[in-house]
Amino acid sequence: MPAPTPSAASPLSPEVRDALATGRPVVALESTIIAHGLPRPRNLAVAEELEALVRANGAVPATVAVLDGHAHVGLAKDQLERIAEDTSVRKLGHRDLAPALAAGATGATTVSATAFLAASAGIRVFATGGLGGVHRAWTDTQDESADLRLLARTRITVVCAGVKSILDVPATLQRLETLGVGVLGYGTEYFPGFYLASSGERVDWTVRTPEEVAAVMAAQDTLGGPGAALIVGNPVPEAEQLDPELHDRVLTEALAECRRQGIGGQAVTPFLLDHLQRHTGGASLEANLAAVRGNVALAARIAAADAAPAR
Ligand code: PSU
Ligand code: MN
Repeated sequence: MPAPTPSAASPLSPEVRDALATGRPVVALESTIIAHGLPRPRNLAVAEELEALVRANGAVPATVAVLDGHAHVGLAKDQLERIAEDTSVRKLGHRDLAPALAAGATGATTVSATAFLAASAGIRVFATGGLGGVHRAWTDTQDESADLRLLARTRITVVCAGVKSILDVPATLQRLETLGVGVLGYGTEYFPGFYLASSGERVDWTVRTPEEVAAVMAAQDTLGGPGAALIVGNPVPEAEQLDPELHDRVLTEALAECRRQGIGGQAVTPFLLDHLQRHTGGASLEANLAAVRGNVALAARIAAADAAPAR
């Protein structure tokens, strides 16, 4: 019996299957941000809004999640509702996929799991809020998101507002360099700061149009070599960013509280995001959403440019 292709494990929604078969642009969306990164019931409205935004910008959305032991690429309305509403939905990184499939579990996929499943299905563009990365307490905890290692060996373009500012941003950029993951600033010479337009760290390459991003993707293919990802850092508009002073103050408190409560492992990121939301009076949530919206719209335009015949 021939070995099944990786995508054989992932039912594609009929719409996503059709779009891929006919070469139309598709954008993958992760589900951890919905299940574990945003408060209910706003999370469902956001999930639906993001899918609509992909469509409005000319591409087909493919939200990824694991339902009853099946990895889905593209969710129907009731499936999206389940991910947003069911509080028992787990958080699944790439390494959790096999046990989740074997156990018949239901879970939301992080960047690492989403990128893997999307790329296996033949999707080239993926939008999220902020990537995981090296945590500030790394020297004690060695907590580094599995997002980075997975992106080092997956040919996918990830549109994000940088890495979450709860992380050690310079250390994360250094890891991306070590891992050979390309980083572009979209319309900026600085790596975005998730809730903030800039992290203060410079990027080596700046692009200004979706077509320029598509040209880099085409060059990756021409070069061949290790199938690393391409990160497109798209800053939240300055008018919609979180007040930097408020950001720094509340983040310091959140990190101290995380240590005090002994939070570890997968719980760290949701804890910090939730702490920021509650202690900024929801302002961090608005900045997070503004960033994600911008990323989703740009990802759709990049996917469309990538799908366009012969540049
Ligand atoms: N971006 C957001 N909100 C989120 C995340 C990203 O705006 O909740 C999620 C992503 O799924 C990312 C995960 O992969 O956080 C990283 O978690 P960890 O640090 O445990 O790897
Ligand atoms: Mn972690």
